[in-house]
Amino acid sequence: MTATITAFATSPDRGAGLARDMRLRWAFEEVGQPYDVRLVSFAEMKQPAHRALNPFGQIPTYEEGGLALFETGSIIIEIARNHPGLLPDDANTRARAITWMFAAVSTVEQPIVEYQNAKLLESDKSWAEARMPVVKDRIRERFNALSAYLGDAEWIDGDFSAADIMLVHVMLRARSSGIIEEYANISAYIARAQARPAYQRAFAAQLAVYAARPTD
Ligand code: GTB
Repeated sequence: MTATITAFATSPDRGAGLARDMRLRWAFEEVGQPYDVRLVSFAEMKQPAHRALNPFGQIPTYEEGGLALFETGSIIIEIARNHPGLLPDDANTRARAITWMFAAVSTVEQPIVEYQNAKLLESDKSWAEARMPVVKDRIRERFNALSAYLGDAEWIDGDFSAADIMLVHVMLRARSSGIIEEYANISAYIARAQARPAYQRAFAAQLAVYAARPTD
């Protein structure tokens, strides 16, 4: 049965691939599985029908057979459970990849979201400019550690896995800070991931939705 995910009818990132449905699209493309997309408006996301799928009224969600899930990390683990190619078979290696998926969203994403909030929601505040260097340094703290761990490796822990999907997508949201370019190995890692045919197909699919949005 083909899974259905939800995505923004009109993404605030204007098709830049930063909304989180991109992670699921990328995962489906990596395992060569088709997926259906149901587009939802901001208003629809807050209605009971959508909250039954995601209590927080957010995208993306996942439905397949009798199962409905939210949270991109959890959904990708489910996709990996059904299809080879996203998580290693070896139990220990798999546990490490899942650890990196959690690290992406709970350790690396936090300062990046803080940066985006500072930039998009607080830029009119009197203290905004003075605070920004501290916010950016918190991203650097995480990137310093990531860069040291990654070294010259191709992927974060052995072969390409769902951990790389989560980490790369999380880090891409820091692009406008200019910090990614301060780290040659992280820049190369992200470029390698973006060059994957599966990433390219997923990016094109979400961009096509934005390009076809109704305009008035
Ligand atoms: N932890 C959840 C997960 O991983 O699935 C987080 C889900 C989430 O935050 N969803 C966002 C949402 O629905 C969409 S991605 N927001 C609407 C709401 O909460 O009302 C958010 C997003 C939008 C735009 C950019 N951008 O422009 O950079 C980045 C991320």
